[in-house]
Amino acid sequence: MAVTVRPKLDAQKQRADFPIFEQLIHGKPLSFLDSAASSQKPRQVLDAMQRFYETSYANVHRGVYELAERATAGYEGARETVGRFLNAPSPREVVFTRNATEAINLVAYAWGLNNLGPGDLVLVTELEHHSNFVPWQYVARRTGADFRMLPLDDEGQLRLDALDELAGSSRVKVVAAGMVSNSLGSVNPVEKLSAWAHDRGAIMVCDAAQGAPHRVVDVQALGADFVAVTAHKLCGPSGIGALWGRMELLEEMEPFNLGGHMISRVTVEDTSWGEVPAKFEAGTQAIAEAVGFGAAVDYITEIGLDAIEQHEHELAAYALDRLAELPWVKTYGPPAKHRAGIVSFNVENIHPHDVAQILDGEGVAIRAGHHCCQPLMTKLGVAATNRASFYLYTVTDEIDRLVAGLHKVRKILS
Ligand code: C6P
Repeated sequence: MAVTVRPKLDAQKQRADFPIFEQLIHGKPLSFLDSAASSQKPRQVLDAMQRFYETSYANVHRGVYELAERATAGYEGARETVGRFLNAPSPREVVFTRNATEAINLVAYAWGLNNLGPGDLVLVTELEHHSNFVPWQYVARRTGADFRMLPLDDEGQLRLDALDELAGSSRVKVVAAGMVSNSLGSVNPVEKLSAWAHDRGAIMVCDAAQGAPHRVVDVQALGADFVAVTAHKLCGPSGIGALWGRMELLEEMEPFNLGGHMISRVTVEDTSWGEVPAKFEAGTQAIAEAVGFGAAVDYITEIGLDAIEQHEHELAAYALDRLAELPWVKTYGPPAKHRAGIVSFNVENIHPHDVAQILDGEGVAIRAGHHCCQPLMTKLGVAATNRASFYLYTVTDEIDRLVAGLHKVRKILS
C-alpha cells in the first residue's frame, strides 16, 4: 500500500500569504508571537470576505431574490465546511455563535439552568480559561450545584488520578475542559475525560478554542457532547465562532437568545421554536464572517492540521531550548512533546508588562498578563506571565529575536 507522506510545513512560504508581515513595527520587521490571543489573516480569507461583500451580500434565510439566495448559500456552505472540519455527523449540529465564549455560555445557560440542581456536581479544571470556568461557576451557583476544579500536577498536566476522589459520591452532571491550555500549551486528554464523564452520567463540554487552530478536532473521536471553537484564532475573522452539539441534546434544549429567525410560530399566547440550528441563531448573524470562517477552515485544512501541529511542536521545543539558555528566565508547563506552540515564562524580578513593552520596541509582540486564567496563576504562584505563542506562519528567527529582546530587557531593567 502506498504511504502518503505530507510535506513539512514551510512557514516562510505561508508567511507570504499574510499582508500584515509586509510592514515594519517601530522600524523593525514584525515578530508576531501572540497568535494564541488571535491569529493573523491570510489573503485567501480577506479576499473571500471582500468578494462576498462585493458580489453576494444580503441578509440570509429571508429573501427570495438572487442575492439573498447567494448569501444564504454562502452562509450555509460555511456551516457545512465547519461541520466537515469538526467531523460533525450533521452540519445542522453546528450552531454559529459570536465566539467560543458565547458557545460555552449557550450550553451553560440553555442546558445548565434546566439540568442542574442541588446535589449535582460541575467539574472544571485548574487550567481552564475563564470562558469555560466563569459560566459554569455562575450557573452552578444559580442552580445550587457544587462546583469543583480538577487539579494539575507539577508539569501542568491534569491529574486524572484525582477524578474519582474529587467527585466522591456526587452526581456529576458536567465535565468542562479545554483541549489545549492557552497559558501552558498543555494538550489535555479530552477523550479520557469524556469517557469518565459518560461513565458517571455527565455531559462533556470541550473548549477547543485553542485546539482547533493547532490540531485535528474530531468531535466523534473526542466523545464530547459539546465542543466550542472560535474563528479568529484559526486565521478567520473575529465576531464568529461555533458550537457543535449532539443533536438530541440541542433538540431538548431551550433557546439562549430570543427574537427573529429562531421561531416557528408566534402568537400573543405563545411562541414555538424553530428547528436546530435556527433555534439558537436569533437575529441577523455575522454573515460575511461565516464566509470568512469557511475560507479559513479551507486554508488551514489545505496546509494540513497534522503539519501545523508538527510545526508547532518543533517551535515549542526550539523556544524552550533557547529560553533554557537564560538562567534568569523561568518557563511553565510540560515538555514540548506534550504541548502546542505556546510558552509562558517570567523574567526574574521584572514584571511581565515591562518585558512585553520593551519587546514591543524591538518589533516583538507577546502577551503579558493572567491570560484569563486566574485560578491557574494562583496555582503557579504568580499574578501574571509572559506568553509567546506560535502559528503556521511563525519562523525560528522570530524566536531568536524574542531571546535577543529578553537580553535587552534584562540589560535595561535589572
Ligand atoms: N484566549 C488568549 O489570549 P473567544 O474570545 O471567545 O474567541 O475565546 C475565548 C477563549 C476560550 N478558551 C480558550 C482556551 C481561549 O484561549 C480563549 C481566548 C485568548 O489566550 C484571549 S483571553
